[in-house]
This record gives sequence, structure tokens and C-alpha cells, in this order.
Amino acid sequence: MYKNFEIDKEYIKTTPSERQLKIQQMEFYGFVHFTVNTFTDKEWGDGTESPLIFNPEKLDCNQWVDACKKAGMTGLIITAKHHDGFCLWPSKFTDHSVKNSPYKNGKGDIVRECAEACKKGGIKFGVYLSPWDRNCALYGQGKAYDDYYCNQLTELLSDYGELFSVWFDGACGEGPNGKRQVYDWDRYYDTVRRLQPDACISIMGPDVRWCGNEAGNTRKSEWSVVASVLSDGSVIDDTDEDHGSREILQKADKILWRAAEVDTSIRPGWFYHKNEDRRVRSLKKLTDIYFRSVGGNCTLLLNIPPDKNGLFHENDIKRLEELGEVIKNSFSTCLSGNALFTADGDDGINTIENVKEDSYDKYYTKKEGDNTAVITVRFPEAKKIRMAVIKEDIRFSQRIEGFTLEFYHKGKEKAVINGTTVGYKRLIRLRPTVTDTVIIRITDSRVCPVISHIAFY
Ligand code: FUL
Repeated sequence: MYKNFEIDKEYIKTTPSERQLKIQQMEFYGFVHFTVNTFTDKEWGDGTESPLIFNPEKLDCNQWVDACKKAGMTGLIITAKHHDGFCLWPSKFTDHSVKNSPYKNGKGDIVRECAEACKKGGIKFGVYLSPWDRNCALYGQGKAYDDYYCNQLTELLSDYGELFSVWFDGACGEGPNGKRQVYDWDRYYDTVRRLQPDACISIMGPDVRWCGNEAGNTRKSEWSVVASVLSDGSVIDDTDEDHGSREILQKADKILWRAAEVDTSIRPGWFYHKNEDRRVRSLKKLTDIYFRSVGGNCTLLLNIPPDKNGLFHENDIKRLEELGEVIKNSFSTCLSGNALFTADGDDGINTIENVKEDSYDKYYTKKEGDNTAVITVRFPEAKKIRMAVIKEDIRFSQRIEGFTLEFYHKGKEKAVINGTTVGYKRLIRLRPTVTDTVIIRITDSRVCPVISHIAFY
């Protein structure tokens, strides 16, 4: 008998909320860093920049959205305000915004233009509002600044349609008077929940976890059921390697669903710098990041910085198009559509045949306590396989701890791949391997596996 059954039963009670499930299914979305820094060639503004320098004369958010869609993105998050405090919308609560810039003679609203372009393009929209504000005189004064911040949040959450993510950055430096603010997170969260109940509160919030680096690195085992506080009072840091193994969960006081988001930029910087035009990340690198993140139980938030004209640079656009092509081509020919799937312990209802379709309508599962599975996929004729996809139905939590894929041709083993976690989606790339049979062994799972989809490309 499986010895951790009762404990595992507790772990699988942790499942995603509706909003968390939705953002996970979005898989890949864009980030736009844009502010006065774009004009000063800096990464962090100090808040003393004059709004007069901000004039993106050819700004076209439709160009951004088109490029993001070509890459396969499903949403876009804009820095409505970065650490410099300059607002891309005409906030009523500060003069430090587009309304005092030459852009459209002070009549512009870039948050609105971006929201409308997303709507028109059929992708979701989100906002980044930096709590750290190096311009606002109230910063560091406690409630007075929280009032200001919540007023700005309220404008963004009320006037720009439905948001999928409100992205809170953890940076907390000094303000113009040398003081640091102690952020009233609970108040910020209440404001979001009240005005945009379907939006995820990301990073410094309960719904989406920072992956722990900005380089596009991923973990071998990425858990969404994670420990937050350990029983000795210590807190797990986002940069820690282990968030959700059984070992760490056993020490946890509090367990949450908090899936990781990989945030990284297409260039070295978050903001546009002309001298980085030739340093747009290679297609190989971006493809690798995509497969490791989206295919490693994370979402991917890829930043593309508009230039001084307010446009994505042609090099970035080209790369986004190439990336979109690679992703599309990787999934263009499903090789397992007419393969024969069989599995042990198939009860005929939650049968293995259910995994052929990529949906949460049906799934394959086993009896509680039966925490392994042997799934055989027989192809009618040999196929050259480059990629395997395995997905858990995460409405039933994240359960798989270990799996093996064995590729055979005419009875001979051609390749063996070992993996740990699966979660929402595991993409396994391999050297093209001629195969007529694949055996998938789920070697360990909490309680019993619940698999929504398996496919080969
Ligand atoms: C960090 C910021 O300091 C960077 O400028 C950037 O916005 C990144 C996404 O988050 O904390």
C-alpha cells in the first residue's frame, strides 16, 4: 500500500481558482515596458524626468498587438506606471503623466489605446502599476501614498475594460524624500478583487508566482501546489529551487495553488535602447524558453519594448514572427490522432481514449491509491516523432511526480526519457525518432493521476 496516501489526499485538495485556471490556459502573453526611460535611454527613471520629453509620434498599439499575435500570444500587459512615476494614462491624481506631454497635445491615453488594440485583436489586456514611485511626494508617507496608489489602481481597474492580470512589482526603493513606503498589500488586493474579480494578482500577489529570475530560466520540477510558510515560520522565497515537493510540503504550515510565470525580455533590457537593436534574443534561445516554460508548467510573459516612436523595432517583430512560426509548425501535424491508446486499470469510463482530445471535458484516471500507470500508444505505421505532450487536468490539482517515455521501433528501444512533474503541460522535445510504439509510465503520482491530454508530433 502506498504509504503517503492520506497525506497526498490533503495535497490534492489544493486546486486553481477559476481565474488561475484561465491565466494558465493563456500560456503565452506579452509585456510592454514603455515610459520616459524610452526617451532617456535608461532602465530606471528617477522621477525627475520632464513629461515634455515623452512624445512617441508614431505610436501604434495595433502594431504591438499584431506582432504579439503572430508570436502566438494571447494577452498583453502594459507598464501603466513604472518606478519613475510617469503615467501612460491621464490620471486625475498627478500631473506627472501623458497629459503634460506633447503626445497628442496632452490629450493622449496610451493605456486606452493599448486596451482598445487588444480588444480589437481579440487578446486579453493587463496592467502593471509600480508601487515604487520615485516621483510622488506622498511616497513613504504611509496611508497618504496608499490612498494615492489605490486611486490610481481604481482608475485603471474601472476605465479600461476587463483585465486578466494586475502585475505588482516587488521593487521598493526610496522615494523623492528619501523614504521607503510600506505597501498596504491587503488594501491593494481588496481593490483588485472588488473592481476586477476575474483578474489575477500577479507576482506580489496571491494568484501567480514569480519564477525567481528574469533570464528565462526554468526548473526541472515546477510545482503549482506550493508551500508558502513553513512550520518553523520561515517563508519560501520565489528564487528557491523547491516549492512543492512532498518533502517541502510536509514542512509547510500553509499550502497554496500558485503557478509560476516566467517573465523575461526579448532584449537585454526591459526598455528600448537603440544600442540593443542587434541584441534581440536569438530564435533558438526564445524557442528554448518557450518550450521550457509553457512546456514546463509555467506561463510565459515575454517583454517587447517599443522605441521612441512608440513602435516595436523591426528586428523584434521579425523575431516574434519567426517564433510564432516555429511554435505553429511544431504542432501542425499531430501523429497520434489515429494511434491506439491502451492503459492498465482502464475502467472504460475515464478511459485512456479520452486523452486523445485536448480538452477538460474528459480525462483518464485510475482508482484512488493507484498512483502509477502504464499507457501504451501504438501507431498504425512508424512515425518520426519530435515532440510529446502530456497534460494533467489541473482542476484535480497537480499530481504526477515522475514519468518515463520509452520509444520503440520494431520491438527495439530507440529512446528513453525520464521526467518529474507534468502539471498543466509538459512538452518533451526529442531528436526525431522513428517509432511505432511509445510506452508512458507514470511512475509516481499523488493519489492517482488525472491526465487530460497526450499527443505526439
Ligand atoms: C523589476 C523592475 O525593476 C524592472 O524594471 C522590470 O519592470 C521588471 C519586470 O521588474 O522589478
